[in-house]
Amino acid sequence: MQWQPDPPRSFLRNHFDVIDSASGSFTVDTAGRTISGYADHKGGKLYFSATVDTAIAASGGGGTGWVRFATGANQQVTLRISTSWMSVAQAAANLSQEVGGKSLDTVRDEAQAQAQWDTVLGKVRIEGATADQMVTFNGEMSAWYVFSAMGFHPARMGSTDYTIGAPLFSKATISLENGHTLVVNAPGVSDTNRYIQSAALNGTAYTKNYLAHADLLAGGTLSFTMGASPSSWGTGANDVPPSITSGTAAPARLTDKATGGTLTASGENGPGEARDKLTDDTSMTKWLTFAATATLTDQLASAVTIKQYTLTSADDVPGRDPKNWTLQASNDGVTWTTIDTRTNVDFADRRQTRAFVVPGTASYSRYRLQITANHGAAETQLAEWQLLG
Ligand SMILES: [Ca+2]
Ligand SMILES: [Ca+2]
Repeated sequence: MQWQPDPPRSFLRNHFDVIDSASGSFTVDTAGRTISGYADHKGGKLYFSATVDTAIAASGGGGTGWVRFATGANQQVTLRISTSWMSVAQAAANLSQEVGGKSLDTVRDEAQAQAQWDTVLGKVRIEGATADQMVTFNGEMSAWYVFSAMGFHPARMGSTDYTIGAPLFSKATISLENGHTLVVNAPGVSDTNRYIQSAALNGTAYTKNYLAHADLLAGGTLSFTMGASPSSWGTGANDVPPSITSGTAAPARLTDKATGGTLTASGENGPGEARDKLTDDTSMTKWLTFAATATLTDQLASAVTIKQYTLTSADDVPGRDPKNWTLQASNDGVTWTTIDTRTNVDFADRRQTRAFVVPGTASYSRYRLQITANHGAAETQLAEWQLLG
């Protein structure tokens, strides 16, 4: 069996062509006018199920099969086919759900499938690719592959930079959503010439081994000179992507500086719900005061810089959750500096830990949480309070 779609999408043929492939299966249900089976395709089985609208006169074969129709001159036979990577049954279900008895023209008109297909594939135009590379590229639905084939990839998720690898094609033209066009040139790129020797962005030498998102959005021309050996391109100290840490030391996680400090509280429900329950490292215990506002102070053994602090809601009564507060800091217990202010904070869940970033870098030996409003209850409570630095 051979599937021959329009020439521009001839890569489809490879998926369905089982004439010259190693193996496959081909089953004909004459009474049901159904043809099904699978083709081995790059390690997986691509199952198919097809129906025809004309009586099957004869058929034969096994891994390679054929079907004959007793047609008159110029009589058209319509074959509807669907595929699945799971099973013939799934392929048949896909055919029933997606196409049913509709003609190809009907489906195409309803879904504007042709236009959408052309639009999607038209976003990237490739030059200098082999037929097999185009089969892989156009059949690939994974962003990582498309990015990599273009020559760059968002290796550091959450950042705005794209790490440059090496392009796969001698020329790729990407039509961006904003109307700009990015052309990636790599003349002479091949399995041998796969190392970047130099690069230029819009004609200017580009030594960084990453691209900024803004550069991509601006469009333009990115050109690579390729070679057969690794080069020193992109290895300069300022050529590597920016780091979220500074210096050469390994990143260290923040630790809770509140632990071991001397706590005082404006009120508490001791001993079961006393202030020490704020720093006992479990949200199963809580501090509670019989007031709608509260002041909590932690005097530490030495001055530390706090980068974040966390508050954990307690097990019950959301009305007791803090809503408005300031975090203040001091080194002498007399002069207090407000280092963070929060209003209308909501704890959506019980025993929910919320982290708050402190912008300043100064170090202090005392920290004071001034809860100026809660969510309406006569009491205020918290399960944990951490000072992370
Ligand atoms: Ca703790
Ligand atoms: Ca606790």
